[in-house]
Amino acid sequence: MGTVEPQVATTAETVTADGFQLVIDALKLNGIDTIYALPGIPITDLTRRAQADGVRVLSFRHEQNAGYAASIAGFLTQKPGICLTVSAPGFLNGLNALAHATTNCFPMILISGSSEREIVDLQQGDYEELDQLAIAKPLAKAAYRVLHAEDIGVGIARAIRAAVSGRPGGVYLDLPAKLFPQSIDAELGKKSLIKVVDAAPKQIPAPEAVRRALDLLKGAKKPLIILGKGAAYAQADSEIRNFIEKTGIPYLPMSMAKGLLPDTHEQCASAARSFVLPGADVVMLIGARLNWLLSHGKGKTWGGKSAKDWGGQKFIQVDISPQEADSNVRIHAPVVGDIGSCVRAFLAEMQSGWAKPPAEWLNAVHDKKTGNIAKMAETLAKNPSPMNFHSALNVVRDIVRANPDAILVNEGANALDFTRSIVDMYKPRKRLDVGTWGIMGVGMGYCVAAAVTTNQQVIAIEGDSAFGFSGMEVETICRYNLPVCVVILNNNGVYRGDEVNPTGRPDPAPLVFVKDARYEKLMEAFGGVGVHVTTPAELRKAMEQALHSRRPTLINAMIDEKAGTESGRITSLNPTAGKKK
Ligand code: ADP
Ligand code: TZD
Repeated sequence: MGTVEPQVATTAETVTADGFQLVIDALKLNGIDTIYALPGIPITDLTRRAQADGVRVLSFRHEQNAGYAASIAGFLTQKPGICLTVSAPGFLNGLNALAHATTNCFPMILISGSSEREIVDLQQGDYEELDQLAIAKPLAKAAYRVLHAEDIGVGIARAIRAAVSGRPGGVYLDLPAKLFPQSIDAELGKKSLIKVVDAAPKQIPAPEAVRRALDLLKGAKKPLIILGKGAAYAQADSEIRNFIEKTGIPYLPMSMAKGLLPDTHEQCASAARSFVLPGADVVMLIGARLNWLLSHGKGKTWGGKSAKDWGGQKFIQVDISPQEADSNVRIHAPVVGDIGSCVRAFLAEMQSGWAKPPAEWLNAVHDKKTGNIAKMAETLAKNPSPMNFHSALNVVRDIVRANPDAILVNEGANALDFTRSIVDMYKPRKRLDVGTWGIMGVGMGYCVAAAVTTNQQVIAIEGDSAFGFSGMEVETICRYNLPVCVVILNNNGVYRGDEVNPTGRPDPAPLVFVKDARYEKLMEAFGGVGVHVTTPAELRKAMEQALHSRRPTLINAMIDEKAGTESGRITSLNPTAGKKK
């Protein structure tokens, strides 16, 4: 592809703007200042010209990572994260992240270049031919194609509205190669662009729904509030905190809602999770779905007699999606609206007075929690050799406590579960992890977007397997010189590293990697800092140095290869493991 082209072309009669320029102008008009991309035909010049025009273009080594970056940028900023890919294979690589954004309710737009419509539709074998729009549709909240330059403004506006309004999600925007060189009169082009007004309108809950919910909560003997990542996304942090504190009700943060209130808050019931879920009589969900992560609101987790039995809790669900209620169990009091408006409405209604929950319940939760925290403190104080998850994460816990503004990215199985329960978070939207699907591969893309959108230090706690999915992006991290400290909890394999091939043949077992792999050298290869550590003291020193220098750093923390459990905490979902004794 050619070099940077002029933004407008002048002919004797008229000044024109081309498709490239109109896409860039439409994005900029809507406050979109960053694109996560992987260039190539037909969008190479789009990346060049966007950069020349002041848009920050972050160029990745694989589209999946660019896509994950865009998805989490959407979560962090409430603006759609933009991922830009080439046609067919690039598009397919980005599609994973598009589906991920939709599943997790993150606003994102995957913009892909595509081949010539006439050839694709007749299946005549164009360069990178694929009917991308049809493939994207079932995985996206919405999908659009723009064929004419004068429709670019509408296309971008629709994509933005679809991504951020109501329940946010992933949107696909198909831009065929032929669109980009199309020229239209510059003035007409400018007029055709739309600055979206009120892209995510407030949704005010009905007063009777608010009263119904509060009446139910008021009457509860053992109430519980669960905060999900929708509550973190909503950026209604002070209202949520006021509400929780005013009610005096114990709350449980879902993984990415940790830190909405500090995990050390006296009402936080994380350390008593398996006590409060079956124990509660009324549960208010705020931006959390009753999916697998909450055992579908029934079964033994909730005190039900068997796997499918309702535990008897009455649920209040605060959610922007009117279809979410009753998806798994009966919701006695749905409150449909945006979380900010809903919580404000609760607070207004509570002016008339609110009694704290019965002391018996609060004391029981408190006792359970204190007991569990004491037990955990004992485990964390141990210093086994080789280092294990607990002794390594005890260090991370201290570092995060001392650096509460740092963003923690986390993936793996054991590396995920242990980090979630050991490392306290103190501020909203500081913990970014595998999300609703429990996917591996979000790590380095998330690191790039977190650093770029917040300019804060990023700490990634990665299983060695998890890291492998996006490991090449350490080059991206070095190229943009981002303040990212990656810690690999290296136990030589998926879940653990001590399995052997039962046949005695030379192939290693399927879950086992090269022993004592030197991942830190990957970071060194691109000019970052690589450190190999085997003790908590070495880990602490390396992390402190990384945070002090803000240089790209990869710490390869060797831990006991026997330390992990198969599938971490979700062994029960694994059919093979289920058959084991
Ligand atoms: P978690 O995994 O943390 O339990 P989920 O992703 O399952 O959270 O649930 C998030 C919920 O939050 C979704 O049902 C989504 O519709 C809802 N949500 C997202 N943003 C908002 C918002 N601004 N206001 C209200 N609900 C929201
Ligand atoms: N592929 C994708 C995209 N997502 C997945 N979740 C998996 C595969 C399966 N999987 C898990 O659920 S966790 C995991 C895999 C491969 C890796 C666990 O090993 P790890 O972490 O080294 O990252 P621990 O700490 O050793 O458990």
